[in-house]
Amino acid sequence: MKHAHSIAWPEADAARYRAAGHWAGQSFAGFLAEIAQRHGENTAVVAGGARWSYRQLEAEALALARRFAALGIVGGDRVVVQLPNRAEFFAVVFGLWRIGALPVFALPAHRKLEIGYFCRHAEAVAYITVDQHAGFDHRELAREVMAEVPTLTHVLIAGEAGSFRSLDLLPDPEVVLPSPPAASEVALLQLSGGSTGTPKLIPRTADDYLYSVRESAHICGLTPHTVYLCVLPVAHNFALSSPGTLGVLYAGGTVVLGGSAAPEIAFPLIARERVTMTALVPPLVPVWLAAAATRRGELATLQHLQVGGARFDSALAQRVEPELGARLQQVFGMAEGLVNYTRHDDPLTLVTQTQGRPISPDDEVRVLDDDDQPVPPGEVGHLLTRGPYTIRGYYRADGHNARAFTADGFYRTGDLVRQLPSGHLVVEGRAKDQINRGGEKVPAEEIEHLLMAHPSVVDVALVAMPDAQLGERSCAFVISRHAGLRASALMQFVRAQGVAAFKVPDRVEFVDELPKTAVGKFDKKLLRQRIAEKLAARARPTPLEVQTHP
Ligand code: AMP
Ligand code: DBH
Repeated sequence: MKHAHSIAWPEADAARYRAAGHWAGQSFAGFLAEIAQRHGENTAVVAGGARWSYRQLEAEALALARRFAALGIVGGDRVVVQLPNRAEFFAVVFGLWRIGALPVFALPAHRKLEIGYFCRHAEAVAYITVDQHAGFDHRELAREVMAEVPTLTHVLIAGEAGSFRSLDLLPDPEVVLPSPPAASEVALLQLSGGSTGTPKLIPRTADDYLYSVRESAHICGLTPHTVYLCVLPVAHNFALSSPGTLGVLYAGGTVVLGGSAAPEIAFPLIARERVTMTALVPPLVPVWLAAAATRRGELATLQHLQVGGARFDSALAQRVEPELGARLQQVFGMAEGLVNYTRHDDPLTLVTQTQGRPISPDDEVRVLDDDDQPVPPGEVGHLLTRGPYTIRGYYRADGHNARAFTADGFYRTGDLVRQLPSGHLVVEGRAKDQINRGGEKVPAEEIEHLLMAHPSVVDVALVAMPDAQLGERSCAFVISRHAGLRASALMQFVRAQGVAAFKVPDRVEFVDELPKTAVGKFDKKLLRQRIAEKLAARARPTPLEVQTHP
């Protein structure tokens, strides 16, 4: 009989992490009770018109917990949560945690394919979303998903509910809440950027997640005076836990939820709320640098700027402190676990040229060659990791787990890194089949499947192409059986299948054949090279142009 891959930590490791104090045995319900008790009347969350104290946050969450319980949602149930940056997000997730239900953290950009998949794969009983966001009606989406997923019994809407139930108007009968779940149980399902045909869900316990949150808060020096602006999607692992909004709540600070990272919106918010810290993905940095040239005054209170999620150019990194007046911190993390930070007292060269070092002394890092052998110190290799907050397996993904984890429990991150003697990691590239579009991850295989569904498409390979703004964009090399097929039609075909807009190919190159490697796979390295050369040639002026335009 084939043994299923166990996604639990082996008992010996769990015992070690408990003995070290990493796993503190606190549930998210316990966490909420503690912060409410400790920080009571301090401002916890500012969002739109809402300004909640820690006490009010607790009251809102417990009210929702009772309402969820009254609907029949029970411990262990999965609930897909897709909310933009609004205060309700925290009431919802702490409400779910209080009754032991597991939020599945969808992003606002996700559409029918992703939401439907999360609901089906997790056998979710409920989908909680917003009426409209960014010009998109999520109630429409809910109707389509509801019709297709048999386990889905509740759709709850923040805002105008239409034919669904409104989050605010749920009946609030007297219910006795069950006792909170054990901290060692899976408490949430985070999303992986993925590289395979189907998205992967990441099971995190309160023990492991809150360890990373507390340590992150310490490393980042958070205090009750921290005012953190969240402009990235609040459900994203970076914005939620590194140290993110949960770290700020742990420290007793204030979370300001912003609707946009555009300087015209974010800068006045920073000035008004006296924001001390925020987190960005790399493509936003040049936009902020440009805006700061004329409106730096609005950033007077900003002390720390975190940048992570994708490769951050060191020349840009050097400009952060002089031009924004905020200390830079690079963050290299993953929803699967391992998070690296440059430290506030690191020399400037480490801050601008590395992606930081791991949170925990018990994070184990290996840098290996293609045959799983260690590379010489300082050389580039595959990053593998194991530790007190890194998962040992994805949720319901036995086959994939056997490939993504070693027999002794190391996660194969798919990142190519080198490690300095100080322990700092430099991300040099990527071995996984993914495009990192300025922090938004596009799993190549998933999109290739969608393209293959087109009747004219014979074969396809999706690769990264360089992009000045996002670092990378996606390019689909397509063999078509019809000469008349247009790139825009193919892009529309992918979008129409109900996929997040950031996953739609940015460019299509029609070709007669696709190069293969010795083992018969598409040679994506060569394809990346080809499109990069083509784009570079186009950007370069031709000799004739040089002559005629002196
Ligand atoms: P995910 O597994 O979807 O949470 O995405 C995590 C991945 O994002 C990592 O494995 C890296 O490939 C990428 N990533 C995150 N932060 C950085 C960074 N600072 N520099 C380069 N790549 C990063
Ligand atoms: O990209 C990521 O997934 C990421 C980046 C920074 C992350 O999950 C994190 C920090 O925790």
